[in-house]
Amino acid sequence: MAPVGSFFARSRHLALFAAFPALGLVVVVGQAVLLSGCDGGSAGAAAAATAPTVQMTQAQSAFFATHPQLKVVWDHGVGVPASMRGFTSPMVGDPAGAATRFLEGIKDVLKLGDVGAQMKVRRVQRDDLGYEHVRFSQVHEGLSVIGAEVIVHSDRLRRIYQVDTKIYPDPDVSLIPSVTAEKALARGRGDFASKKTLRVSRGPTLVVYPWGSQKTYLAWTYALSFGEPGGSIGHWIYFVDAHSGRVLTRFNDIQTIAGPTTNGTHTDVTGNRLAGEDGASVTVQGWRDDTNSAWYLYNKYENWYIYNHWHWAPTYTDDNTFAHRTANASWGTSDQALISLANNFHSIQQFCQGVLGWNSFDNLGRVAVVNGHYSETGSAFLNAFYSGDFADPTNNVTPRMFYFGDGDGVLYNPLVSLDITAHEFGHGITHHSSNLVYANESGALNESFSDIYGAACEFQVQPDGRSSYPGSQAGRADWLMGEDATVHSWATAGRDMRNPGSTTTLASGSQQPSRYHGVYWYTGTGDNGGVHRNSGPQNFVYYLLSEGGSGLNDGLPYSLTGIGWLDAARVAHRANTAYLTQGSTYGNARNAWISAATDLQGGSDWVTPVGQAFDAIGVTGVPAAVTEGFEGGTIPAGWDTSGAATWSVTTTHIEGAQAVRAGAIVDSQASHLTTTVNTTHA
Ligand SMILES: [Ca+2]
Ligand SMILES: [Ca+2]
Ligand SMILES: [Zn+2]
Repeated sequence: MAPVGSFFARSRHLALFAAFPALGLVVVVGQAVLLSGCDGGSAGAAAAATAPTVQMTQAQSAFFATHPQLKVVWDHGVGVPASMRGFTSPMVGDPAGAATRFLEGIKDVLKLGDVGAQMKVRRVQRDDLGYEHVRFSQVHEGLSVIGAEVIVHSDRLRRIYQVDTKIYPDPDVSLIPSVTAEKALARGRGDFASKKTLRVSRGPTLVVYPWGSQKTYLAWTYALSFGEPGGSIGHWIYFVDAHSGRVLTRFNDIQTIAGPTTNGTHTDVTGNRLAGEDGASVTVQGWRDDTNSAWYLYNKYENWYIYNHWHWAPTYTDDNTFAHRTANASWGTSDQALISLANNFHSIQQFCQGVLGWNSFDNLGRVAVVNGHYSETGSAFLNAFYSGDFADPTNNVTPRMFYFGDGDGVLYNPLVSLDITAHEFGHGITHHSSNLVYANESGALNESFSDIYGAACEFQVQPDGRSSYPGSQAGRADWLMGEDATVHSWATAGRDMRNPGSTTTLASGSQQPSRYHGVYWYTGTGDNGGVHRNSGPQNFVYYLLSEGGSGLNDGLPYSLTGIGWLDAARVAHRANTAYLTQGSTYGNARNAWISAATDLQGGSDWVTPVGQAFDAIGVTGVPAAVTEGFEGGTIPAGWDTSGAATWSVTTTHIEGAQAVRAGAIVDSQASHLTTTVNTTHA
């Protein structure tokens, strides 16, 4: 399914933010995956590959007995490793074929049967280090398993070194639908009975639809499209339970558009950007179209194209293109929102290509189609969003992807500032890599990565404005989100990565947790399961990894040295694009950031501060060694024997706990072993 990411929650209790259009997400997926195994956490314990709290199969036990070098993180929901690092298998031949053969060799560990039938290559991605990541989608009895995948990673020496999984090896689901395709279709058709141009543009197709690791649905998926003469356009994706007929998920996606002709040249366009970004006159390379005798905000080399969605206004009546165009190249202050959009997408594409090595949001150089002055109805729209499911081969049209509202001038000015535009662009990057499902924990991580791209872009492009905190300066870089578009007086910004729960910079009700399951952690069903709230802890990880520092975070002591915003952004980007999968949770995120830091750190040590930053938010992973004898040896950091001399310790995994370093302790003196980190959460 395609993710749809917005900048703000559609929270009803926050009157600030208008209801979100075109979205009926009731999304699924999201039982927390319980993780154990080792991930190089700050305890620094010696690694071992076994994890006795997992009920391993005989094949798994045998495999790990002969592969003690592997660092393993378990997915307890399905009893297979979520991550294994430490292979050194030569990759022979093409990456997809070699990765497939590698999976054949470990299929028992992953509880797979026929790898060729169950794993379909989705994407082969080569990164800026020369590593290759082969992503497979899971197929069950010929049906796609939505959100399920495996990634096989190889390094620049063409050695397979790591495998990450989010799979459902044997989904418990009846594959005979009790609801016919026609009946499933009727559920969606009924929602659009008044649309004369309604048609089925895709499907219906049967798929397997996992709901966490506990429940799996057989579902019909299809798309309904319409384009009414009055301008109402829709492309709705449906997932309908094939046994009960209930709609599991539906969301709207595509709108049609035509571009300028190919008859023209790139030429400079000048204009003033938004006052909130300092209002300066800027020059971007736009497009002079000879056929239309007009200037457009379009750059095919930098992969951006700004459209004007303000088609109900008398000054922009070009419903055929919606493209912003004027009769000359000097726009002055005539449309500062669109000039800001053009200038910011120029900066974002330069940053992604030049610094992160990522070619436009899909890493394939796709033109980012950007809609300014967005509104569904003509009334003020106080948000911005990315709509992902635009690739519809049955519609011979150029769809639109990024949407930015004008605000109302009272609470918000046009939501086109650099951090907001980079945030939405980040949703596009995530969509084309990890594809984190936009609900619950995976959705919170998705949101957080977008804020990370937003902040990093500001630091890359704008003068440093951190010293103004907790205030902000127009067009200066900081740890706030959305501050340059914020007008109202009772908040400085929409989010605060430096202090997610701040009551100084944020409006009442906008506070986020800075700790996993900590204060302000959201457990309800609104906002797709709190995606705009529970992004706080990972935002804080990014802040800490960048800046370092020491103190208490919601009760957890921390102390670490930062590696700077840029290297921290590179780690985050790599975790997102190379290691995370659609259903990943915070535990997976820690492991992914550590994997990314390991790849990138060179002669430095970035793994330690990454571990310390995740410790600070209460996502500690689990010490590697399951049974360790400390006798005569060094006691791991954080442990205290109360003076006794002879010890062995068994770590166990506690259901629902993230900071797990407790367990059955055996010693010869009937004393006890304590640790400074022993926190469990319900
Ligand atoms: Ca700023
Ligand atoms: Ca900012
Ligand atoms: Zn967002």
